Amino acid sequence: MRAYLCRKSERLRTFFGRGKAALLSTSIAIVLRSSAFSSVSMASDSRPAVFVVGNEAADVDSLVAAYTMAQLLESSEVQAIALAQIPREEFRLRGDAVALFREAGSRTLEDGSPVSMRFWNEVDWGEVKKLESRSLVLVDHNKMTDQVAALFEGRVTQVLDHHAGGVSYPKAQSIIDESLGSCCSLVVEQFMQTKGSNLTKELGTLMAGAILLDCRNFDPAAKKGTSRDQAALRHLESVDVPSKDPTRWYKELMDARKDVSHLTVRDLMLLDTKVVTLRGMNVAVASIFGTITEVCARAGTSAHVAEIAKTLAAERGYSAIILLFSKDKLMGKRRALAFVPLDSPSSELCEDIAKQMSETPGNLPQDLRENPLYQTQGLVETGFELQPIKELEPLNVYSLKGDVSRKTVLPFATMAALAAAERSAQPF
Ligand SMILES: [Mn+2]
Repeated sequence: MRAYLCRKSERLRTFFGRGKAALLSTSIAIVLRSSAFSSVSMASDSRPAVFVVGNEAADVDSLVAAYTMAQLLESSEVQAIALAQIPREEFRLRGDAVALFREAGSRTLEDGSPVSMRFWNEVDWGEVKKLESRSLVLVDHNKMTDQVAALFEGRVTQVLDHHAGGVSYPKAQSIIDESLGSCCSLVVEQFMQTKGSNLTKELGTLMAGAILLDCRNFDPAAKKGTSRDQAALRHLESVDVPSKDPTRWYKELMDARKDVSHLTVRDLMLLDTKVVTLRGMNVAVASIFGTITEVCARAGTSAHVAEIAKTLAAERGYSAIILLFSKDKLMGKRRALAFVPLDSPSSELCEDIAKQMSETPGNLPQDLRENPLYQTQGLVETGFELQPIKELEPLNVYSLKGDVSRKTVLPFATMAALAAAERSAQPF
């Protein structure tokens, strides 16, 4: 808690200037909580509160979809609040988001984070729980994380997403298209369908940037964007977006995303991480912006990579961290997948997942075979092609097919955790 307050006061020192922060340091977190997200104004605001939340990795697509969708929903009848599932101080790790919000002209703090977005650590959740009429819109994911579900069970009204998983909330209005490159394409469609929606150049710029990034500028080799994404992007021309050559802009944003030279190995593990519950354990699955070779070099040794992951896991209450590294030219453009468990149940879980991944494609269940991404990544034919990288021991790491992404690894890990648990539960 003390460390949390210190970090906070450091940030505020740069935000408010040095003199005041020294005097305010202990009460500052509370001050910020009530000023950044005013529970007083919420209580006095008679409009029902709709929270719009992106997934817990809080990548550009999630951040922008939540931010823009909240602006669309905000009205004289509804108070819409864009919510990010990360602490505000982790926003700065996302260079592409910093660049995009700046370019869109959004109001930001000095660290680049958007003023009107609420971050997980600055909301007084006790006050929110008192709001009887609170509801939730999910963007860029289709199932609430545990921390969100604890506050919004039975209150999901709308889902806009492009991940596997299907409809979890039958009473909510769900639009899920797994083939889409960007969830923001669905938000653009909402603007198109809403009479009197105020699509500003700021919002258009944000959504266009996210679409270009996640559709890889519609490079056919990347197999990311669809004609539906393209149509959404074209609609943004109505607000003069993009205002510069898309290919040049895409490269600028992608360079900003990939420039992680100022980040530590620990930062890299926080940059794009999802947490899932497998066999009752919290497991973080981090997409690492860097190859296994680069990250081992930055950490010193592969053993240090494991140590850093273990420390982070222990701090955050994860039983294991799974790291998915970028394509590595030194490994024939294959990626690497490392498992860092903290105890024996999580070691067993990681072993089960790796074993079953190495037995693909033969053991792929029907629903994954029918998943469009399993088809575009060729996993139905080849499987994950998992191969242990023995020379990096003691880090438990495998190379795998370069086309694989977390969108295909995560559903498989979830299935593998269940399948092995069911097998061991069966009577002999
Ligand atoms: Mn997305």
